[in-house]
Amino acid sequence: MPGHVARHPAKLYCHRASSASLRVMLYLAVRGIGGDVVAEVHTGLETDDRGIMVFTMPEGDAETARLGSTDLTVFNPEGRIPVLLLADGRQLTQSAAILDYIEETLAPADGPSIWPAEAWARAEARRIMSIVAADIQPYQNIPFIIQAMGEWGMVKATPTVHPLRLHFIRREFGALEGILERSAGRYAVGDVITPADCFLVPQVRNALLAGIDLAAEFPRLDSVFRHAIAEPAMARVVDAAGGVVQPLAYDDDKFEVYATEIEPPG
Ligand SMILES: N[C@@H](CCC(=O)N[C@@H](CS)C(=O)NCC(=O)O)C(=O)O
Repeated sequence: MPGHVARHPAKLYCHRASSASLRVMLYLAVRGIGGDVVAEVHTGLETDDRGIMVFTMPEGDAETARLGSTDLTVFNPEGRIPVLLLADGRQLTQSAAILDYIEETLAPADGPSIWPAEAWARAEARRIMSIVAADIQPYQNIPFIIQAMGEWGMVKATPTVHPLRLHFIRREFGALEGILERSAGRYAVGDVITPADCFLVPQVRNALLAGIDLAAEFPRLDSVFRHAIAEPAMARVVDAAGGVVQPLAYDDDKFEVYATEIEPPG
């Protein structure tokens, strides 16, 4: 139904400060899927009293008007982005599921897929995507770290370089080095960009914000990252998101609230 899609593009609610959003934005750019098929709608961004980033429904958006609220949880009970809203009102969350759905139904049939043709290579790409989405991102997530420091007595440190964050990034990047040894060529899986690169790039940007010396510690990942961000479509998205290092993570002034010791439980 390409004609239908062109008249009523799906909308991707996303934000450049969200690494999960960026995965889908990179995929759309590399896959060459334009705003006539999937229109990117950038959410609002606020910070709460703890300095944690809170994504909001954008002012002036038709869906925001319909819901009568800028509270993202009214739109998506998960309170997270990205969210894909179809022209018929159905909405889909979770970056990997969104990417699959776009690929299977909305992507131009004549455009080249960025999934590898071979089953093992596709599985390798999915494995890398799962490591990023399930085994790294949640553990290094700044809101989680701020909340754990503020409410559950976790050791206090600057959120971006918190030891928990560094531990899980390093642990999983170490595993990825071994996986990439067999899977990678120029990119994460072979010599052509795949969705695995769309997932790796935002996670590496987060790691660079944490001060990790990628070239020294994870040279294969560094090589894959450098090649990926040199690809023109990816480069444009990364530039628009603030560059090679993820710039935005939390509000430092508000975070000071948590710089005091908390009462021990009981
Ligand atoms: N597993 C989800 C992760 C989505 C996610 O955690 N998004 C973050 C931004 S990167 C978010 O919206 N966080 C807001 C919150 O947790 O309240 C996916 O892959 O889409």
